[in-house]
Amino acid sequence: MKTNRTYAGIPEKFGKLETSKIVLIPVPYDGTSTWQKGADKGPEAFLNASENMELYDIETDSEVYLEGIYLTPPITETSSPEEMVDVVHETAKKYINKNKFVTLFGGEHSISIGTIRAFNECFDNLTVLHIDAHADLRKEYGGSTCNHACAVYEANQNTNLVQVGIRSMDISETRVMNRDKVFFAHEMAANEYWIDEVLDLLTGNVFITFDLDAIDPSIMPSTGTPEPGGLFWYETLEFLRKVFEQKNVVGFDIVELCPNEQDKSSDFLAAKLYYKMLSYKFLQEKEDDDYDHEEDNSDSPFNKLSKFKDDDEY
Ligand SMILES: [Mn+2]
Repeated sequence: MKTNRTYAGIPEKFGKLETSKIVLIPVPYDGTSTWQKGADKGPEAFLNASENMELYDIETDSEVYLEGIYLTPPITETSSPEEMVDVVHETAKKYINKNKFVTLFGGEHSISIGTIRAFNECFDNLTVLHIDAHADLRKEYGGSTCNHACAVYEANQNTNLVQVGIRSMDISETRVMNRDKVFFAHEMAANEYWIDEVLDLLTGNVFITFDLDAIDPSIMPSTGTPEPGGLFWYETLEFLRKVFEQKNVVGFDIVELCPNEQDKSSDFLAAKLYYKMLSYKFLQEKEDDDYDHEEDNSDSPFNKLSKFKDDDEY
């Protein structure tokens, strides 16, 4: 990647670590994927698409990049899945502890193991909202507990895991799956209240891990394992907007963009999805500030709910 590159080509003054509320960590890792390779190219395709995206969001009437978005150097640790997970964990935690709103872009889904570990150490009562075509609940796969097929096994043990959009899994995963907190795609298709039912299961602090193969392959073909019967654009946005409105989303990752030369629209979908999620998050910050600015003596979105104290060293 170029030096001095900023997210979406925003002016450098909005891309400085010290003044940015948002941190974006690219993790171009594709060490354990089983079918189509190429998720290591995901962050670059996402960043390229972002640079060609207009930065005013019509729906929220906002330009969220003005909050500051610091693009970190990519995490390039590839010696083993375990090492990669450790580096992601340490890096995510470092920026959470600077009171940043931390986001990651993969890379394959195994990157989320380290990310979720970091968020779960820093935030009480964490829900992991897992949006994916696949259950990803294997304890071990291909000789590693850090395989993409194991992405939320640990979250299922240690957090309030809620799974949405699932339409492919192994029978062995039925034994560890918490059926009451799983929204299968075929059930969602027949249940107009699924969004409210998901919201009812979320705790106050929510980390979202978004595997792009949750989206229907007709609009999101560029992913390692496309599965029919996925989410469409506006229902995805309606769902996400409600989650951001009603819960304290503490961070998110987007994974499994596997770009190809023929289809650029998937790269743009990923770019737009990322920006939409930020727009919803910081629209909410503004509305909360407007509501209780008199008692609020801190500019941190996390102070009341996080496990750590304010730490402003850089
Ligand atoms: Mn998946």
